Amino acid sequence: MTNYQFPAHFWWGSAASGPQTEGCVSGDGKGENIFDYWYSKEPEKFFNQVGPGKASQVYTKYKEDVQLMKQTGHNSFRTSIQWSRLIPEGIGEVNPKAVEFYHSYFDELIENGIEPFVNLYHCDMPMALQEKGGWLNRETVEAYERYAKICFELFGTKVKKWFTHNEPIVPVEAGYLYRWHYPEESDMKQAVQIGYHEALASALAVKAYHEMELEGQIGIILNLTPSYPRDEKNPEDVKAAAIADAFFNRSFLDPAVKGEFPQELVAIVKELGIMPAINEGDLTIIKENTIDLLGINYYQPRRVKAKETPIDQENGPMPEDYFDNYQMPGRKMNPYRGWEIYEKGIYDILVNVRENYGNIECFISENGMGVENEARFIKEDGMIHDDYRIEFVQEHLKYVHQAIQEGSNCLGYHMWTCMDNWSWTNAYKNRYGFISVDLSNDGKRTIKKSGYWFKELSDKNEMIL
Ligand code: BGP
Repeated sequence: MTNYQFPAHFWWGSAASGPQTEGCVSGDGKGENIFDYWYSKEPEKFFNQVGPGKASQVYTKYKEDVQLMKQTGHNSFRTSIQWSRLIPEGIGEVNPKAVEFYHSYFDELIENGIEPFVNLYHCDMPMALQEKGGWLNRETVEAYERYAKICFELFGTKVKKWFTHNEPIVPVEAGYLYRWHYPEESDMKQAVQIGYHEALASALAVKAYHEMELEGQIGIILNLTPSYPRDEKNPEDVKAAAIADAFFNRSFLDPAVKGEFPQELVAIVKELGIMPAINEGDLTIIKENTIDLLGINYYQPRRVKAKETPIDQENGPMPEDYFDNYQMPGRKMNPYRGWEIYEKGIYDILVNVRENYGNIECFISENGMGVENEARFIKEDGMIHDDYRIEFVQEHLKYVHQAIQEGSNCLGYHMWTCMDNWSWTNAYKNRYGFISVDLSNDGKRTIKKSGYWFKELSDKNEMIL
């Protein structure tokens, strides 16, 4: 038996987002975001045609939910403010009902001993801004800076952990490269501009937050997918993996932590003639306003080999012009989500952050396993016996523990997610939560076996395996 003891005050909890959980009720004053709009136009693009309208009804059920968080061992919980709820048009009037809701939600968490971690942007561009180009338009950066300041002014004395974005690469790749999300574009020039504006917006929010001298920290949440070459001894594979790493990880990690973009990426973008529009002074803002705290979302590794297939000319330049994705024989898969499970990846990320990013304070801000049709695991006790999820977390935590033993500044572990929630085009297909949500029974919540297990883990702050 090994005793995996975690540091005192370790953050145990989970993560969610406003657009995936809150839902809308009539008269709440929320404006439309790109997902609300997209669903209204093309519901068939969403699993079982379930849209974000109701989600998990957290807007009305949050008090009950906070009690469930307590029962599942949370000492911290991350959600996001919905920009389109707080400022329905993205710019202009603040919605007083949203102010009231978020105050009450955060108070409820704090009164129950759960620290709210609050993110400002989780893929949910207000539609009024998207109509003018969204992140393509420099005015969105200004609107975001104002929105961030309003959030800090309203909630900055009670919320002490802020995040500028969750996975800013997702709007880039999903919206502007691979057509997974609205507006379903595939244009690398636009993708580069989007990413640049997000990075700049993040630095501006960090600047504003620090200038307000509030007592707290601000960071960013990145989905880091370590890039492994097919063959570590093959220089072409190693080079391909390094380029993939620059595109998908360092594109945001470097500016957020080091204040500069990776040279390898800048060289490619210059060579392609698709440099973003950069205003005078922007790069100084990015250089001088780096984050205090890094959130790391980890689900899967990226495996890469040297380019072997012909370059696809159809869409103009794409990241895959520089490498091929590689399927490692014998890899372990989560078949529902189609993602490889590779536990050691979480350790490799933490080592990289320790060695190459000044061992900045960080935490695992998302990790988890989405499984379809979990009702089949309900036993006589009426509970979902998600032993696979417990095992998944245990195996990742072993590596988190090892990284901490070796000096990583990892301060916590948040699971995706607290209760089953609406996952973009996958809607409610794959369930990730510690707590199930029964959509056929007004969103009835039931704690899963993993939720009780997590409570014990968090109470003891150790895992004996
Ligand atoms: C992360 C996102 C979450 C959540 C999760 C699960 O990348 O930050 O919003 O959705 O992935 O992924 P999915 O919902 O695609 O299964």
